[in-house]
Amino acid sequence: MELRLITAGESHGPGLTCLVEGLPAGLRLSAEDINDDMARRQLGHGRGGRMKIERDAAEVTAGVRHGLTLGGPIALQVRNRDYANWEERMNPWPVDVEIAEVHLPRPGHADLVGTQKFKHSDVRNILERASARETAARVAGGALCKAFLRALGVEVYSHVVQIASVTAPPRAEALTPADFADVDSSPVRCLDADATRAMVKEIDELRRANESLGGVFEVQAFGVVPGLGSHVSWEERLDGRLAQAICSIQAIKGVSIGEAFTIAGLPGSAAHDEIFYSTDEGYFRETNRAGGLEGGMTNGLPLIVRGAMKPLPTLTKPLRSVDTETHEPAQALRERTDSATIPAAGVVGEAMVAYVLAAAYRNKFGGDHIDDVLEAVSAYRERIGWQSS
Ligand code: EPS
Repeated sequence: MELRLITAGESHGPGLTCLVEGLPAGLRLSAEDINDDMARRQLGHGRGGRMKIERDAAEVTAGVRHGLTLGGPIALQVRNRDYANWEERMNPWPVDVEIAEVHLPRPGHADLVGTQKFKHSDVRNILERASARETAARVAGGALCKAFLRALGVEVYSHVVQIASVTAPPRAEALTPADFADVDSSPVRCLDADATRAMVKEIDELRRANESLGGVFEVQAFGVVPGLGSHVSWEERLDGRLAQAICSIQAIKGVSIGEAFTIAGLPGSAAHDEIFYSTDEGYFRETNRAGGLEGGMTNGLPLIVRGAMKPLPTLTKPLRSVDTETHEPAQALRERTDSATIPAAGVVGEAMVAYVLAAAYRNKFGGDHIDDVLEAVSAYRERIGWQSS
């Protein structure tokens, strides 16, 4: 069965829901698996007032019994604590008071085109679902995918490599899982201490100037078997699936795999990862410029994917816009907002990469119980003689 992850919910509505369908039975889960990632998504210097209100945690209401998956759809519920302040404006049912509509679309947000497409006069009917609050539900579902991957020896991590004009210096050596052990103790989830300080300063300065900021995060997955995805048809190419999943995160405008934009400017002889073989290691490479993907398939090296985020479109110094009722020039909606969410976007990136990888494992290895999956993966690894590095 295809692995599916579906979310529902509005930013200031009663809550968010995530349904994950297609995980095998017998997979061990813990509440911490889910809630730790949800708490990590709330971290990061540059968040606004909303994160002081929410204490995200998911209640599992279906598909799990005594810590083990049953094989059916898993339902996760995340309460919006802020709903208490929005009960009249966001009530699912009619209310007795008059609710003022929002008519000031923000450039860069879904506001304007969403109202045109869905025939809404109130921009709130668009912005509530377009909000990145939805990523809380994705991270809850992604944590289940991560637990599945962990059972197969795969770990997914992320870090921030750029915030606005500050870029972390590239490491001389390839990163290993151990490098990520303390990443969450950096207030911007960056692995470099000097860059962390400069990023915090940049956020503070731009926030004081009523600006929002963008940046770049990187996700790395270790222990992924070679051969997920396929070269045989365009839909199955895993790089395409990853790009879609990363670009689907709110405010992400670009994706790169491995050293994509650097090798685009290099001669071919400097761009690829030469192939070696030893009886101990089997096939191996000395570089990973391809980011673990060749021909649309994983090649057994760490998977490396980056997402580029635009500066958030809700500005405390609003841009020029038009009132959608009067068509007169107006200032875009000013709302309480975050100024930087790249650290959180990295955690969402982990969830999306975990989903794509988990779906690819389900597709390739099938299995109704986790033991069936483990057996199939182990037989395949033996056939190709692959040991995780
Ligand atoms: C968001 C606007 C802010 C963010 C929100 C995403 O919410 P509010 O309008 O309530 O201040 O805090 O993100 C979250 C609530 C979250 O959990 O990440 C937006 O417009 O996308």
